[in-house]
Amino acid sequence: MKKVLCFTLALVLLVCVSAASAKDVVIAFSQIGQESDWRTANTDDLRSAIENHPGWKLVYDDGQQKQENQIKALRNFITQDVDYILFTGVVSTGWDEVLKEVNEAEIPLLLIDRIPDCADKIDYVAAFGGDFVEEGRRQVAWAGEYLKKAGRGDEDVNIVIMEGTTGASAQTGRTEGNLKALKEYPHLKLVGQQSGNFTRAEGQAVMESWLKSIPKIDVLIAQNDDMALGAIDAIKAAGKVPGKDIIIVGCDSVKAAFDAIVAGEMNCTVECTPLYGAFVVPTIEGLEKGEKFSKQVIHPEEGVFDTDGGIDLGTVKSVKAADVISQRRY
Ligand code: GZL
Repeated sequence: MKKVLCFTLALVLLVCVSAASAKDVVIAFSQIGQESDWRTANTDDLRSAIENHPGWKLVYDDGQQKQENQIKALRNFITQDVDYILFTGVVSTGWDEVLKEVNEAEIPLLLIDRIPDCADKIDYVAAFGGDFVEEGRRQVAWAGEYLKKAGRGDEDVNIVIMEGTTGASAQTGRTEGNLKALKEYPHLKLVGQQSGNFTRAEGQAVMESWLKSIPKIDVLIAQNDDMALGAIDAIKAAGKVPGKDIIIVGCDSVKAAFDAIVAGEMNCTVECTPLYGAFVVPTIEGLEKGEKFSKQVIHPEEGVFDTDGGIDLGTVKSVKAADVISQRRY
């Protein structure tokens, strides 16, 4: 009888231990939406990095570019008592209350991509995302240096800025960088500034209206490549030549932008990598082992790609898109 009891006890213990060790690490991701090629690449990269990791499980929510959806998702993650939360906010404000609820639930929070304004008032374990101000500066500086190189440095040139989603840190940051750089190039005259909400369709619509209302546009700064590609459609429909009649500078460096640059329809794209798996995986692996991380937002190394390469922007020199297009992963 004693032996049977010991054997049963051992069996129960074995089942408990294996069940506990087999418990997946559940990582919940509140994603903004599917508004751009960048966003799709960001989702795909994180999904595959997490789902291909042994013992990890992804709980994913697509916010469809609505803050209320993301707030609901974060509260669901708390109810599900997930192990980690990855969060990027469609806009910068309005997250204080719900992120404090995440803190109270003691769920480790990783801030990625668009860092919320309340970051200094909440607890998070690590942060990673583009340097949007520098990306915006690079966009306008590239246009200024390109015109100088073409012997047009002293010519008054009309420039329009197509902004991303109003209130997103990617929009506010890039606009800050755009406007800061404009001061360095007094011949660049700002004649239009409007949001295209980071989507191709809205980028096309904004460009269509500008082509009807602004007599002469020489340069378009589009705060992401999808809006630049939409604008290219509008420019062609108006019988103008994109990349020549209107110089076009995008941001993100997605594959479709490389294709447009190689085709001569776009002139430059400033990189903002969406490939966050290489940051999130080692960070969560470290957290699982009790490692601590800096709260400093980590910015990835990013390049600038254009038609001919060799344009010096101080922090980076542009690279010819055609030379690297085959190595691009998104
Ligand atoms: C940048 C990211 C932006 C991209 C857009 O990190 O937040 O959102 O530039 C995307 O393409 O929609």
